Amino acid sequence: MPLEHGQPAHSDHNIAIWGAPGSGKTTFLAALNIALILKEGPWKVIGADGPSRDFLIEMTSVLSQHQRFPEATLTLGHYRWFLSRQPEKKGRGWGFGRKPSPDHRIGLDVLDAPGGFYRAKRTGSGTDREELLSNLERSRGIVYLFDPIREFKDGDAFNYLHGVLTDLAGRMLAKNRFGDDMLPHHLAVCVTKFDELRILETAEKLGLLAPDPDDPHGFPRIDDDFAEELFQQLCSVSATGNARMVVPALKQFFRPERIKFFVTSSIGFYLDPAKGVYDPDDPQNLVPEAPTSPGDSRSTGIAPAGKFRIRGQAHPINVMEPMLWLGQRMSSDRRRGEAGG
Ligand SMILES: Nc1nc2c(ncn2[C@@H]2O[C@H](COP(=O)(O)OP(=O)(O)O)[C@@H](O)[C@H]2O)c(=O)[nH]1
Ligand SMILES: [Mg+2]
Repeated sequence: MPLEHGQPAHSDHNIAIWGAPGSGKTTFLAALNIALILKEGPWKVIGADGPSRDFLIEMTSVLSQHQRFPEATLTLGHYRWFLSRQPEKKGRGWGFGRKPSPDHRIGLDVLDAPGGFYRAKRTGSGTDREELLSNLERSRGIVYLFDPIREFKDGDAFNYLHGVLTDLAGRMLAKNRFGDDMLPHHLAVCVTKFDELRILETAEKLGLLAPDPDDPHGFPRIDDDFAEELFQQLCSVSATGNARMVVPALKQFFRPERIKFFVTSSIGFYLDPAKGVYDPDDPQNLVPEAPTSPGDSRSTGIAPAGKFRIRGQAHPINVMEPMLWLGQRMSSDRRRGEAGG
């Protein structure tokens, strides 16, 4: 995966994104740039080719300026980005003759798929499904998005997961390259839409909600150590009950020490600009979309009327963190020479 004018990224350093339709994949990708900008940390995202840069520009403006969600994905989008880390300053940086470490760049080779592509059955979406599976097979980091809100209603996360997992394991393990018959990926399991009241309330009932001490606005968050507990709890109330099988199914194929849970929200909580701090009595950053003229969605590429839009500024929670965790884990694998390719 070459940059247009730069060094190639390591192909074992790619991250794939995976989840049922509506689980929030496109919004998560759209929020990544905003998360990195708001964090004011050393990481930035760079588009490696024209369409990937266009997506970044368009999605950042859809979320931040238009305060809308991205349109439902209709065609398979293929984006090549890099998370790039600024060299450290003073004494340890590039300016003192040191080369940038290979860990300064994480490749994100992302296929953003429309709804049906991850469907359990292998029929129908032929080459595109093939491309998705190849993408999962090539990558060594996976972000798996689980949407509890969709799960309350439809209860189909397990179906979407299981078909792809079975195919992926069949393709990779049949080649018998990995002695223990476990997949070599690091897996970030992300509960999405943490900002939704039902999830917030569940977390509160379990006593898992705490203000983030590093956050000047006092937004609540779930410590990563408790993210799995919340995930399990949310799975136990799904429409069909099948969601209980999601974590055990993942643990059958991914090594437990390579799985980490995160509780995320692409839009985060509402912040009244006049107050500047989180108000637990008014947390929702989501409002029903006012009807718009049909021309609007054509000209701006944003969702049609009848849906939700974002109420204030997006404050992504745990969007950057899973990516960086995966990047770091893949780097240490590579240093130890066990990319598993
Ligand atoms: N409350 C909330 N809703 C979200 C969030 N992200 C996405 N959504 C909702 O989920 C819908 C589907 O998201 P999308 O990113 O298109 O899902 P995809 O099909 O997996 O790409 C959006 O239109 C929003 O209504 C979030 O962070 N919080
Ligand atoms: Mg999408």
